[in-house]
Amino acid sequence: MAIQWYPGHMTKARRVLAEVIPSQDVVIEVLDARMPAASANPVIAELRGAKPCVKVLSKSDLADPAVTEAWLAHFEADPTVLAIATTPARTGDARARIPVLCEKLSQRTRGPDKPLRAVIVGIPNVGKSSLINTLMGRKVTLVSDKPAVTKELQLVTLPNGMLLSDNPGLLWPKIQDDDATLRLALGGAIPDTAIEYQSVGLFAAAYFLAAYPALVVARYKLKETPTSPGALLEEIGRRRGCLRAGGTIDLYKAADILVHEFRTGTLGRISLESPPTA
Ligand SMILES: Nc1nc2c(ncn2[C@@H]2O[C@H](COP(=O)(O)OP(=O)(O)OP(=O)(O)O)[C@@H](O)[C@H]2O)c(=O)[nH]1
Ligand SMILES: [Mg+2]
Repeated sequence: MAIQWYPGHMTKARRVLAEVIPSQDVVIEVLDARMPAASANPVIAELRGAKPCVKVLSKSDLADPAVTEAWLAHFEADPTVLAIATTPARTGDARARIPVLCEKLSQRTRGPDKPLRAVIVGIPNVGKSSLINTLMGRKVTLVSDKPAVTKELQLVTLPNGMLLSDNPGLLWPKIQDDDATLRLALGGAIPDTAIEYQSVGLFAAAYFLAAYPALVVARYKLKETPTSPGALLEEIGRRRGCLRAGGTIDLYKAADILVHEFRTGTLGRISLESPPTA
């Protein structure tokens, strides 16, 4: 599953991060609560080295709550992991907990008169800029549902004096694991134009049928659970009028509906991976 997407600004962003991280007190790594493993970028792990790190599981409002609990238990040995959502009703938690955690972690490395410095890193579209807006209490960074919107480092000062920098999303040049690539694409970290889109739709259909059959049956008002991923896409296409000339079903459009309804949470709260069992 080759992806042809490592835009120039990411090469630059990686270089800039390598320069910036040594002067930071804390790194805030944003992971996608629906896939905390697939969204963990090995390049970021390498760049942050031994810097104190707060791991934020974003979009927890879209993830399956039971699976998020399992992830938090998995990370239990590490008290610097928290699940948040930056949707309007859910911003309080991040605002209350993240600055306190950063403060706690950084005390060892900085003098009391210096402002705390933190850098926000993560894959494209994971919610880095949204988190900054949440922490600021107003919109200071550009947010979009497309990946690679932030193209340059942007510095903001939080109300408590903490210096925070937003950064472009980073992927890594060779993603080895095909399933991880498909999860990243399904979650919206890779643009729809950079990967064979129908395979993302088929992957989504297969996974939802296996892990959340009741949600798809309810959402698309199906009489029974389709017997294959292709059959699910055909049902969606038939019900939503995705027809080509001649009456054949447009599976590309059906895939688009399924993927979009997953991303927006319309399908329900879904996680794409569970923590490894011991
Ligand atoms: N439901 C939900 N949506 C979120 C959350 N956080 C971010 N989003 C949405 O996810 C999309 C991407 O958010 P951004 O903040 O632009 O992501 P980013 O990591 O800065 O993206 P790049 O700058 O492109 O790397 C936007 O549509 C946000 O509204 C969350 O906690 N819950
Ligand atoms: Mg951004």
